[in-house]
Amino acid sequence: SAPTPSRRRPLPRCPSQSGSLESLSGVLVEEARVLVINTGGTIGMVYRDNVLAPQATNNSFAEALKKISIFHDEVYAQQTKLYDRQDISENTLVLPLSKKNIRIVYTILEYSPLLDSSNMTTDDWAKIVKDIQKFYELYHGFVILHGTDTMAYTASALSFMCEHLGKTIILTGSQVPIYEIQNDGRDNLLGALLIAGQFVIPEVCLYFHYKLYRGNRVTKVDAESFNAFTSPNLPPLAKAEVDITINWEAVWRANTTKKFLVHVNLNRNVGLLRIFPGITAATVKAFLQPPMEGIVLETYGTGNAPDNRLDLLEELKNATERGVFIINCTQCLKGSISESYATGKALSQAGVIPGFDMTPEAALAKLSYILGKSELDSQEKKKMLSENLRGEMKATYTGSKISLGDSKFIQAVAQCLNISCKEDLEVIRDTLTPVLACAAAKTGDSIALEAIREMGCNLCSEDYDGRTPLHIAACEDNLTVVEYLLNNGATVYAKDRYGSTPLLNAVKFRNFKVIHLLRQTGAHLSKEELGDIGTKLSGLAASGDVEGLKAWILAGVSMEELSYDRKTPLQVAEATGNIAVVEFLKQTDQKKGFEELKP
Ligand code: ASN
Repeated sequence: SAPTPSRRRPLPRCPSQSGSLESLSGVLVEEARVLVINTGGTIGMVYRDNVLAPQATNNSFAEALKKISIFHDEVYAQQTKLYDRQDISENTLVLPLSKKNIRIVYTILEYSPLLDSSNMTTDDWAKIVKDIQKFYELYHGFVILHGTDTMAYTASALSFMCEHLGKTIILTGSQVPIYEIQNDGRDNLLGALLIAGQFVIPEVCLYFHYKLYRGNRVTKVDAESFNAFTSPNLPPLAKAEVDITINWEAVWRANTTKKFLVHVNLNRNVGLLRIFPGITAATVKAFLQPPMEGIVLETYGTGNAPDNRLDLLEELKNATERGVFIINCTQCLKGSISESYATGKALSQAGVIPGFDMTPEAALAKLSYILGKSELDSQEKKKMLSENLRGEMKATYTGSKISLGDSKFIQAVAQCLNISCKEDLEVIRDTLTPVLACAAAKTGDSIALEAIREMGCNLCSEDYDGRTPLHIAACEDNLTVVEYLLNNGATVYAKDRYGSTPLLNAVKFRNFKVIHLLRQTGAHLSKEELGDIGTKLSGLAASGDVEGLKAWILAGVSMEELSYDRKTPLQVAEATGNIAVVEFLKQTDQKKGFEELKP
C-alpha cells in the first residue's frame, strides 16, 4: 500500500507560502516556505546488518537535521516563536539567513515506510503529486528527497503529471547518507532548499552535485561518484557555486492561464525495448503482445535499426497498426533521432514515432502519461507524443535556435556602443530588455512584447524594482497583455522588492477581470500581503466601499477576517450603518464568491 505521511500536528491550512517578520534588530526579514517530502533513498539511510536500508523510526531525519547548524537556526526559531505560530506544523526547521537575506522555513513531511527508490512504483509517484497539489498554495517551493536509482524516472514522470505547474519542484538525494562524515547529502539538500526557497523555476527539476537540471532530461550515469547525474542534451538550469546562477534562457517558461492540477492516472502497459545485433523477430513479437500499449524502442545512433530485416520491421508495423505506440529513442547518451539514414527511415515507415533527443526515462514516462488519458483518441495521443510538452525534447529535425545575432535591436545598440563579443551583448540585453518589456506592458504594446520575446528574452525578468511586465499589466487593467504574458513565460508568483505580487496590484486598482484571470491561473496572496487584511477590510466596510471589498473577495480573501478590534467587515458595516455593504456581504456566498462575482 502507498506510504502515508507521519506527522503529529496537521500541516497548515491558511495561505502562508511566505511572509515577513520584524527581526529583533528591526530589519525586515523575508521568509519563504518550502515543503520537503521525504520519500526515502540513501540520503537518510543507516547501516543494518552491514547493508544500507531506510530508517524505521519516524521523523528521525528532521531530528537529525535540527542538530546540524547549517540546517537549523534554533536562535531564530526561539526569537520569532516559530513553534508557537498557528500555521507551523511539527518538523519545521529554519535555515540560517541566506545571502539574499531570506529565511527559508521548511517543513519535512516524511513518508512511512521510507523507500529505497528501487522499490518505488507509479503509485508512489501519484502519492507525491497528490501531496504537492494538497499543499500547493502553502509553499513557495517543494523539495522531494528520493533515492538516486530511479530518480530520473520519477523526475520525468512528475514533470508530466504536474500540469500547468507554476512553482519550483526539486528532487534530490545522495550517494552517501547524510549521517556519514564524508557525504554529498548535506550539499545536495542545502542547494535544493536554497533554490526552491528563493527562485520561481516552474519545472520539475533535479539537483545534484551543485547543478540543477530539468528533471525529464537527466539520467543516472555513475553508481559511485557524487557527480551521479547528467543531462546530455540540455545544459543545467542553474549552478550553485560562489553564487547560485540561474540560466534563465534554459528555464521552461510558463505558458498557461490554467490552474495547477495533477494527472495521476498512468498507463502501466508500457515498456523499454533495446535492440541489439541479431535480436529475433520472435523476441520483438513477444514483447509487443497485449496488454502492451506503448513501447520505447532504443535504437542505434541517430535512430537506426536494421532495414534488411523485414521480419523485424513487419512485427513493428503489425504492432503500430494494432494501435501500439512505439517511440524511437537513441541508445547513445547524447544526440537526437534524425532521418539521415535509410535504416532510420524504415522505422518511421513502420509507424514508429521519433522521440528526438528524449531520454528513454522521459519517453517511457511520457507514454505512460499520455496513454493514461482515456479521454483522448489515438490521433490526439499520437499528436501529443510528437509534441514538446514539458521541455523533454527538442522536437525538430533541423534545429533552429534564436540567437543573439538575430536580434536587430540588440545589434543596433551594440554597434552604437562598439561592442561585438557575445558576453557583452548578453549584458546589454539582460539590462535593457526587462525595462523595455515593462514599458511595453505599460503601454499595452503586445507587438513590442512579442519582438522582445523573439529576441530570446524572458518575459518574467524583473526590472530594478523587482517588478515584472505582469505586475505592470495587472496595474494597467490590460487583460490582453496579461493573458499574452501568462501564455509566454510570466509567473503569477513574481514578487517585487516590496513583496507584492501582480494579484495584489490588480486588487489595489480593482481590476476585476485581471484578478479573475490571475486567480484562474493559480495566483494567491501571500501571508505578507495579507498582513493587516482584517483592518483593511473593516476600513472598506466603514467607508461603504463595496467595490473594494469585491476585489478582495475575488482575490480569495475571507470576509471572516477580523480587524484589530476583532470585528468582521459585516459587523463594522452594521455598526456604521452602511446598508449597501451589509446587503452585499449578506448576499455574497463566500464559498461561491469567486464564481458568482466573476466579471
Ligand atoms: N538504492 C538507493 C536508492 O535509490 C541509491 C541512492 O539513493 N543513492 O534509494
